[in-house]
Amino acid sequence: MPERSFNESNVESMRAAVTEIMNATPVTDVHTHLYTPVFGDLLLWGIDETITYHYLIAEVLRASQIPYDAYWALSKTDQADLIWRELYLDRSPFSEACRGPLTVLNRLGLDVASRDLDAYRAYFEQQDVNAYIDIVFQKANVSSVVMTNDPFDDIERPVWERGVAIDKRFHAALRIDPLLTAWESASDRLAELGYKVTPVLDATTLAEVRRFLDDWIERMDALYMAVSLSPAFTFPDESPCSTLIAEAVLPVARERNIPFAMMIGVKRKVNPALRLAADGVGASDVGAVERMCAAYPDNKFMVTMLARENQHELCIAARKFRNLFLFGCWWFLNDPSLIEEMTRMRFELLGSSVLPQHSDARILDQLIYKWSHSRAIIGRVLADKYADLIATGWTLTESEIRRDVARLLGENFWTFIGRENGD
Ligand code: FIX
Ligand code: ZN
Repeated sequence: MPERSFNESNVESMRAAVTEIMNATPVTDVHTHLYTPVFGDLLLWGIDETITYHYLIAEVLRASQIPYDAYWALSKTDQADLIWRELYLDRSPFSEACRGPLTVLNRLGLDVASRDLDAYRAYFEQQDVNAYIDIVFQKANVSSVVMTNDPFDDIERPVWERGVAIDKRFHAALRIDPLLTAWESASDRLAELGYKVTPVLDATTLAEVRRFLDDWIERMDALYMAVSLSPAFTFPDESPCSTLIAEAVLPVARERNIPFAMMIGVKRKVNPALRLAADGVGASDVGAVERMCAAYPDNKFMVTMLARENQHELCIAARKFRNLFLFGCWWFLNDPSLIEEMTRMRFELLGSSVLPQHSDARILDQLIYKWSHSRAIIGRVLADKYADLIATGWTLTESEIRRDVARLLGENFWTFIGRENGD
């Protein structure tokens, strides 16, 4: 059977083929907060966790007048009951954070129209977590995820130190926020962990920080090192952050041939009473990224920025530096209107050389909705770009669509880090 080819005579067939291929192509999800069951309670799953995701907590604390402390005093079940009543029954749940859990329930075959939260709970109570991981990965068509792994976390660190086997679908990323954004306290922690550091960033301390990073990259087989940074982040400057990046993080990243991922623009604890939901967003300095990419051409940088206002300038920066790899529509940008805007901009300025999405999933079930929603948008934008291409007289084959979609849903990441998918 000859391969399907697309031209001006069959654009609608092309659109259908893009949708089919987009849904059939497995995803590598390069940034999540998921864990395998060996990490115990760090792995979150099930309907009560899904509807008490911090995005919905922010929304319910706006919708209801419950005092913050009274909310936090509720049990997880009572928090979920409140959210269900306030955001689903008393209001139409069309915000993206509210719609997501309904997509999960729908894709699991549950009766969303019943609005029966206890019936949904009964389904999850029957699930075994290991079997449920398989169900979620299959429904979401995700082949593997990259976790966010923090050696400063007292719950997570011992699991790594025990050297337990990790499900091969869960890769590690070494997250180093405390090191770069709170050096004074991090230096005390490093000393407690046996590294000969002092708060003074002299040659001995910097060598020990490099040893710490190398030890943990080795222990985790980390695919990249990552940090989230405030809108005020700049580089270079006289801060401990800049010194640690230049003298520790980037040398180790080069030696290990792994990227340094910067997630820039988060204002931590804008309203501390909201706890994990407390963070906000601010426009950041793309110049810091440009200066780092220019100064360190042998380093690889993965960057995502949180402010909508930064996206065009960041795309132009990526056009200038082939060691700069853009990934995802992060956090407050992970909404249909902004995913569409950013993906169109990226495709028009960077072609297929980006990774349009990561899920940032914190609860396992979210893989189902975050990828269902994003695939539909990315597919629609890609088909529009193909239609523009075809209008020039260009023809397109099915295998070229499969090639492009595989790259956009994960292969570009594996190529950028220089590893085979999943090895
Ligand atoms: O820094 C990050 O990795 C952020 O994604 C998280 O801090 C944030 O809470 C989140 O999960 C947003 O979706
Ligand atoms: Zn995240």
